[in-house]
Amino acid sequence: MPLPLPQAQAKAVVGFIDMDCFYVAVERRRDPSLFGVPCAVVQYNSRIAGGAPELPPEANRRVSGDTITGGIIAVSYEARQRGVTRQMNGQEARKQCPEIVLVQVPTAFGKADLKIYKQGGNEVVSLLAQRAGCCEKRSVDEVAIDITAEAERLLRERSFEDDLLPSAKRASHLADSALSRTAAAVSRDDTRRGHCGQQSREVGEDHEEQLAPDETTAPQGPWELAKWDPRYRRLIAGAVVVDELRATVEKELGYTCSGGIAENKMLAKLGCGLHKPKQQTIVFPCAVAALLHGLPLERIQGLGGDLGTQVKEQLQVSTASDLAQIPMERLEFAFPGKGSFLHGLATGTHNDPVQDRELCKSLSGSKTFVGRLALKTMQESEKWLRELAGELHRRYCEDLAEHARSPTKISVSVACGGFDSQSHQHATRQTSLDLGRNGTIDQIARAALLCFQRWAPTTGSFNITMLGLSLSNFRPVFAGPEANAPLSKFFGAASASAKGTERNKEKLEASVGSGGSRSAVAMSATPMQPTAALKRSFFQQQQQQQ
Ligand code: DCP
Repeated sequence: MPLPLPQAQAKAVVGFIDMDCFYVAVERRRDPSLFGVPCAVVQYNSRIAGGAPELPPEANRRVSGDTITGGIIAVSYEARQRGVTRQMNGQEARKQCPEIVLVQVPTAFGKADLKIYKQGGNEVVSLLAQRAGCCEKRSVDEVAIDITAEAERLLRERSFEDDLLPSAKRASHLADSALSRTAAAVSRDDTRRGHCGQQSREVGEDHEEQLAPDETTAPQGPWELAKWDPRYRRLIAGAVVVDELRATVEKELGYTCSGGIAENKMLAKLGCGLHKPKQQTIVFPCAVAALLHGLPLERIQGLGGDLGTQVKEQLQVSTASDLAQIPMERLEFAFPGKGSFLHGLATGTHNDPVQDRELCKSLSGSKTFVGRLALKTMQESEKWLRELAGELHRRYCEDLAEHARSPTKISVSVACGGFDSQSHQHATRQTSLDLGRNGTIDQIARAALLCFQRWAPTTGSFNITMLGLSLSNFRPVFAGPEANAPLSKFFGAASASAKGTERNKEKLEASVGSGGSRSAVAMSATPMQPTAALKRSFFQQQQQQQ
């Protein structure tokens, strides 16, 4: 009788995709002459009183001269090799690399307009969701994917020895190789800055994978283990899935990306960050201890912000392996309710499943007001709330046309005072706002002002350094004869076809662009239908509210 499968064999296979120098990649797709040259995307000059002049995506946004003061927000790998980092401003970048091409972000509503980048990220998620199923959008350019079913399918349908194993080997680094361990020791700040150690390497270029098993910490090489251990086989099939997804994204959208493959999301993300650009890394179970050993704590997702700083200070630890040594009682005492979460992060066992979330949960926009530009009066604040309302209205219209949903809540965030913790204050006020299918800029602006006035009931003198607006809690809406149909009917209906969605979008654009009111969303004759992702997210929201 066969032995029952050990519990561990039921683990998931998770893929993590992170686009390479994403804003630069989006600019390159729009202007292919930027391929292969050192280039960077720079912010607009935020010190212009009254906000940045409008610079649409299709304008010539290349910045000439050496007076650009905007900070660098994305750096091509060619420019990284020349020492350009995200901490520089345009002027410094040009000094460092005189031939660098600087492209300024588009601006609208007095601030950066990130629409082209967001659209680019959404295209990637949609493509991955079509090909791989359950996708969780993690940020503008990161996606976690549950590829368990795909990996199992490949194991059933393709030869392991002759196809999957050699393909995975050709495409993947191992997380505990010497090269990976060097990459893991780099601080998060350096990694985020984009350092010159990041370069496109062929797998095996430094002979690391060729030397496996001796070079990795596994007593028996992982490629050997894969011959008999089903957990390893599934990860190897997962590596082939991720490699093929990456190739699809490049072929269909023109973007390169890096990938990670592991049994949970946190490890897949960690693996993904080890080798960039255009590479992928497998985190086998035998590599986890070596990967986490000496790993700067802030490299772990969830510990990069305030919580990570508090953990370091209160527990006097700086690496994942330090934290893993702290007894659970001490963790719980210092961080009530978070002990097992922290232990899970430190040991690589935190298993937060991939959420089926293709759509963003909110539409948000914010604007910072640096130094003397801080907002001082109600009148100024009202002006900027209206600008933000205009931007969110545009995005609400696009989102409505694409996904047949509309928000029911609005939140306003305000930050005041200096950037030091003593004088810095942050407040959020929210209210319900059902925009339905015909929401207007006025409606959004009025609701935003109402929230703002809850925070500042009298016309005093402020020192506002940031204003933010967010629309959330989406509900499905649809047009045509089904507009008042019960939800059960609505959910029974088929999802919008890509064509249908495109048609809705075209009609919307035609109406918005034809001199009609910017505030009225066109209702096409084609009934809008909710996407599958919206149905899922609607049900999730309902469950959370219950
Ligand atoms: N971004 C930004 N401001 C920052 C950090 C990032 O506007 N402080 C934007 C520009 C980036 C995009 O977000 O292109 C994605 O950020 P990443 O941290 O993933 O960095 P990149 O994709 O640019 O580079 P990498 O290839 O190292 O991931």
